[in-house]
Amino acid sequence: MDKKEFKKKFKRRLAEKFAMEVTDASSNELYQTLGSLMTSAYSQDWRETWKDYRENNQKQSYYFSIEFLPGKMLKSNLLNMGWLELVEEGLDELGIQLNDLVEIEPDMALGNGGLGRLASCFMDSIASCGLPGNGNGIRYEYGLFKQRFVDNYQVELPDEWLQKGNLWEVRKESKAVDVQIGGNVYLKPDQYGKLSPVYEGGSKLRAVPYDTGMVGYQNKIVNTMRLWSLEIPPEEEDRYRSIEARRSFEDLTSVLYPDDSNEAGRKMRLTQEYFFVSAGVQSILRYFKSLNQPMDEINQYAAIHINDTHPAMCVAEFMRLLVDEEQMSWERAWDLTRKVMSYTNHTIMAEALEKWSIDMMKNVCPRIYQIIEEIDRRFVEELIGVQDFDLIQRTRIIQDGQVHMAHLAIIGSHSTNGVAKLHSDLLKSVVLHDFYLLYPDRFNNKTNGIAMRRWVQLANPAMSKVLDATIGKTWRKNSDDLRLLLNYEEDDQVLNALAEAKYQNKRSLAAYIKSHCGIEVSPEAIFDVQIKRLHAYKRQLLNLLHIIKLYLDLKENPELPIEPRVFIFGAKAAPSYHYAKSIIKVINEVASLINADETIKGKLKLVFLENYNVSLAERIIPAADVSEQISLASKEASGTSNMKLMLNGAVTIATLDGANVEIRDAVGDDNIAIFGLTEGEVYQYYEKRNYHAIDLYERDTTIQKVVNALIDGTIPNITKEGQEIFDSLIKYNDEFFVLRDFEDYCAAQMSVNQAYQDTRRWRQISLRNTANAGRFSSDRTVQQYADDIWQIEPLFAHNDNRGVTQH
Ligand code: GPQ
Repeated sequence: MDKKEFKKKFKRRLAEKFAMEVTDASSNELYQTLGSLMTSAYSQDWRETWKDYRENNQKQSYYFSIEFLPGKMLKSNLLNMGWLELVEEGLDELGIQLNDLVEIEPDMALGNGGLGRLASCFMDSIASCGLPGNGNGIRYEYGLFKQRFVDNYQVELPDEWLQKGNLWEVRKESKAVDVQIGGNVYLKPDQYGKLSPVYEGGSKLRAVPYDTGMVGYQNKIVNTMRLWSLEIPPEEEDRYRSIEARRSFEDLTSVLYPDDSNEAGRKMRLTQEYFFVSAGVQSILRYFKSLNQPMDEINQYAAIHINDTHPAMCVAEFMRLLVDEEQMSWERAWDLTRKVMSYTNHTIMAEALEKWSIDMMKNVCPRIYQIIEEIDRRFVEELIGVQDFDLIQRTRIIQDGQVHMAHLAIIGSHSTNGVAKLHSDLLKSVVLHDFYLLYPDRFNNKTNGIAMRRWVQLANPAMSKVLDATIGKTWRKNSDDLRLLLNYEEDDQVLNALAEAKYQNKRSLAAYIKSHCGIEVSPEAIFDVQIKRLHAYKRQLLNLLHIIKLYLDLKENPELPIEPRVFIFGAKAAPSYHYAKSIIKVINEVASLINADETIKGKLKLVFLENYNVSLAERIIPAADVSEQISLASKEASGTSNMKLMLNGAVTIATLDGANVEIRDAVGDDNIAIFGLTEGEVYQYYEKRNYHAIDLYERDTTIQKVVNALIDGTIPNITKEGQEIFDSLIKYNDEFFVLRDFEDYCAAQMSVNQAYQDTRRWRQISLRNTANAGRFSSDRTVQQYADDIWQIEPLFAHNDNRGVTQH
């Protein structure tokens, strides 16, 4: 399609849809028109991709995830369709700014943070690598809450993202399935003595899929993200006549649990989990049966991926369908189940490892509980006498009245992976050590990655242009080619061009900050960014204490020779996470204090941007000079904002945690500021129990001064919160070693400050960060999953038959 044709089609579609001309239409109507042109353009490829997979008996992977966090899809679909430039220019000629239409689209925020965003980066990469892979999740009516600050406190508002409809989804009524919840089950022998389940009571939920096309990058592949929505089956209407009954039913899948890596242990959450697991597994089986292949070979057609433990019941549901519905023997079914399933662990934090009480599970999915009991019984039976008794006790699925979901996922699959080298090593040596002894071959690492298309091409057009002009365009398809940039680290023209792009991005972020927070910041200052969920282990507090220190130092000596710095935070706290919300309050109060203080001559600014989400990340990341990755070593499984920020040329201040270790290896010690305890040292402290925060506080006058500022009135309006945080450090012994790492952190900050003063050197460091980011592409990650775990292959024939690049 060329520009002229696009304009013609656009005007025609607008007339068909709204009986309107461009000049009469609202931005929303224009957005709807553009979206509808796009979906009709890619839907043919979508159908053909689907058909090709079927006709080639292609093995497909199914990524089961309770969260997906795609953000906005308009531009990313345009880019992947190869339409972006053409549409931007075409609309411009019609007097329409594409970016005004982008504003209309709500962020699709069916996820909390890293875990959900990773799932969406994977969806982009799987399609872009031409791999046959699908997403499977929940279509929440309300996404992650909207964050507002009122009196500097976080307030949560509902995210009604579907209010104006959703352009990209297709409701597939014909593919609905029923999910049985609750009731009683008992086993009854049939005429051959085989036990079959008989269900009594409970209710049937109808799961209706909404499919969204996952458009590959200029390769004519369109995969499917299938999100399940709950409806009342017509035959059950009678039971839901009253408003309350209806509401409580509809509530079941309407809200995303807003807690990041902290299981809520609620019945509704368990119901959500079983709902999307059962619907997804049933639809996979139904599809497979339509292929008329022997059931024994299902592992050659389907790979089911369990993204963290939330979908771990896939193991039992798959068993249920094979054994109860397909009359397969337990042994054959078990062998197939393990071959089909694989599992990713995303955390070592104990509170995030899901356990469900037996009672609750019996209540929600009684047959699944029975099957898990049998899996557990056979697991013990097989190991007794072979393995150490205590080890069996520690690894079995059911213990002390609880069902351990990670154990189910590991025992019921052929692969368990962590998300960064260090994390995968810790799984083997500490967290899942017992399982590693049982199944050493099942453990592997898959370091996370990010969708380069969204995080450079779309988010940072200014830098992308410089890259094109410097190293050619191949990096857009193959991110390893970013390395070519290393040839230019002594080239002042390139260094300046990259710096100019950064400056442009900082100017537009500064404008955003001015219009959204009313704070004036200079793009000449260092933009220092920490963006991620608010968690004690991520240590936003460490960042804050350093800011307080700088502020107090500047108050004492306004001539202090430091580079002007703008500290930028973006973070949501789980609504029930009291401590995290106190940190937000205190950061906001410190911001009010500092930003209004004329005596420090604007050398220090502190900005906490409201409602951090994918779209805001796309604005912040290209404008960052410094990336804060300062979690306590061993606690952050991987991190992914660390990768996005380095890619966009930010210099990282980091502990040796998660993927920071691999970023350090990629750029070398001279191009990153490492500080703090190592994971080994942290474990030493745990072992010897010899960390005493109060000693540090009493000994170190700087720490004293800074920590006292929380309670001595230096910062207004934080009487309660300041005390709470003070106590967490001093009275409750500083669980995440903030004070232990403080001095080292300040030194790292100082070294960054100095490096920035040498402009040329800083630019070189920045260039090296971008140049070495290629390995963190999620294209690489999903290819490794495809090769090592899922054993799926791209449909090459497909490309040859249909040709590439143009829609
Ligand atoms: N992560 Cl268990 C989440 O975002 N939510 C969760 O519930 C769990 C983990 C994150 C993890 O904290 C990050 O270190 C990872 O980079 C991210 O998952 C993706 O693996």
